Amino acid sequence: MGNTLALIALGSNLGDRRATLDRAIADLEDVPGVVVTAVSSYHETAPVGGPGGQGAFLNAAAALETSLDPSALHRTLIAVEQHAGRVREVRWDARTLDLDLILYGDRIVDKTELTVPHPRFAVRRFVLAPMAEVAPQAVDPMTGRTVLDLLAGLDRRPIYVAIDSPSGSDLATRIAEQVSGTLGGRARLRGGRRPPESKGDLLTWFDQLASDEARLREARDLAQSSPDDPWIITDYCLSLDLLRSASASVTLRAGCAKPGRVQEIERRFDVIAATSSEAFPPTFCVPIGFRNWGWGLSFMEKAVDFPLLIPEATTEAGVVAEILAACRAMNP
Ligand code: PH2
Ligand code: MG
Ligand code: MG
Repeated sequence: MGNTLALIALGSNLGDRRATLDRAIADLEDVPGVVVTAVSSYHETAPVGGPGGQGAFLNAAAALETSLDPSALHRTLIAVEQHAGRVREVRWDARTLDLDLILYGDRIVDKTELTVPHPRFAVRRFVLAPMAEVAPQAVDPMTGRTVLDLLAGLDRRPIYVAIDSPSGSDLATRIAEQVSGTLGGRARLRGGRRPPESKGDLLTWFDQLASDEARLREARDLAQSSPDDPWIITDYCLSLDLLRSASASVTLRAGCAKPGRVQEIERRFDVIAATSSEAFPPTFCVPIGFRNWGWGLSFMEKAVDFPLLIPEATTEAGVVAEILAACRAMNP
């Protein structure tokens, strides 16, 4: 039969929310090829993102054993949403029922109409908290971490958001201002340096990475001893920079650089790679310029074990709104 464990998130913030969720579960139980094996309790949560003035959500999670493939299951979820009277107009607007396919075994699906794992679930407490009741040990194939571990990541303090921005971008500054202004946090911005443009600067860059790492530890220690729970925001991501420098040094080794210089680069790279394994990982990271890197997003996603928030918006204001929504979604 080949059944797969699929995890579904349920949400409702219009109408009789409890009755809607109850009926959605009953609908799913009636679908051939689907067995509902566990349902979480219903969590009352504040709405995150979308048009203002929405009512509170009732969120839940369900574990399914299914013989349907991810696309067929996704179509089933849409049919159940429609049965509940869901009308799709404005993104993230109030809805009678939202059913999201969060995990489908350890499968990674990347299609226009369906992305699994759900691209934002790993930073959303309203998804992770109910999921932790039905499948705490389920593993997210992107980060390799369990649901319980991802949830614990949101509780870790200080919160650290790494904005892996292109040089000259003030996105991190804007996020830090907004976190301080509207999210009740007090953000300290660290950063200001970007990788060198030419390979010749690689040694200097390694020195910069080492000092970034030292400053990051310092910021973490300071924040941990502070009573007002400040956030840390950086305009770079050390782990992604290390990946870049690894790929740059591979390119260099393959090129015609002098052997002595290659040795020095390898030595420095090993030092920074060894120390940074203990460095302070971001709560989540937002890769902004990854499209210009020359290697794929999925490579990058599999290389790090913290959540990556890939912005979908194409305008700067839209990206800011997405990052702030993710910041808010971590809150209890
Ligand atoms: N779903 C969203 C956007 N915001 N906020 C809460 N609290 N619960 C949700 O399920 C939710 C949301 C997009 O689907
Ligand atoms: Mg949703
Ligand atoms: Mg949805």
